[in-house]
Amino acid sequence: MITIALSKGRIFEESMPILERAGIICTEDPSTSRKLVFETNKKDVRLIIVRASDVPTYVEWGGADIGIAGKDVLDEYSGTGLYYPVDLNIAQCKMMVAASNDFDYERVIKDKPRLKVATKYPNTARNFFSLKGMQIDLIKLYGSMELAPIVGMADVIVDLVSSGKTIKANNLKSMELISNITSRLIVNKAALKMNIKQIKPLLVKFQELVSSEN
Ligand code: PRT
Ligand code: MG
Repeated sequence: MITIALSKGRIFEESMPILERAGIICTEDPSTSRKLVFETNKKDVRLIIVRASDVPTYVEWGGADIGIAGKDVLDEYSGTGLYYPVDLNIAQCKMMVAASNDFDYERVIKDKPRLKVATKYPNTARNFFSLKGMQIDLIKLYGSMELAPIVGMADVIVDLVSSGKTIKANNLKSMELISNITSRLIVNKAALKMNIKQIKPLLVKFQELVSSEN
């Protein structure tokens, strides 16, 4: 049995067409179900639905053999038991520094004052500003980062932006690109070794599908 870990929402929606082209069809729609385990048309492949940020943990600890997770999530994850063999090029967005429209970010980059940074992505934020030689106070949040500059709690936020509508609606603007984000296939190193006959053909298939898109 191969177990594939996915999150609900955009990753599930954008993964389904790829899984289907790889011959794996989920017979139920997780968005309208409370179930967490889903059978597929293949007797030996099942899907599990977990929180986006829990996908690498499930794969590393053997709860799943394969997973699909955003580069944003993987950059925050510190485990060492995973391979990242295929960039699926789905759920695209950008990791950005954003601040209030009138915030003088250019001066900050020049003068390097100590900066208050609110984010759900502490590793990403710390690495980014430390490479610039800047000291930051990191304010860890679990959501709605956009609020932090509005209420004066932070100078800037580090967050994902796709359409840009959310930051615009909150009078913020993107100040600097940190990285382009897509979702990757991840594989448990031990599972790949133990079960190479079942897993390898799937990885090859995913890679072929992605290559033929580009
Ligand atoms: O929602 P939950 O707390 O359960 O977890 P999650 O937010 O990590 O999961 P989910 O499903 O929202 O996102 C899963 C993955 O999708 C992320 O890990 C990213 O790799 C990817 N992705 C792509 C995005 C976005 N685009 C995105 N726009 N994840 C989140 N957003 C959020 C962003 O944080 C901001 O709040 O959408 C808002 C901005 O959207 P725009 O279109 O207004 O710019
Ligand atoms: Mg979300």
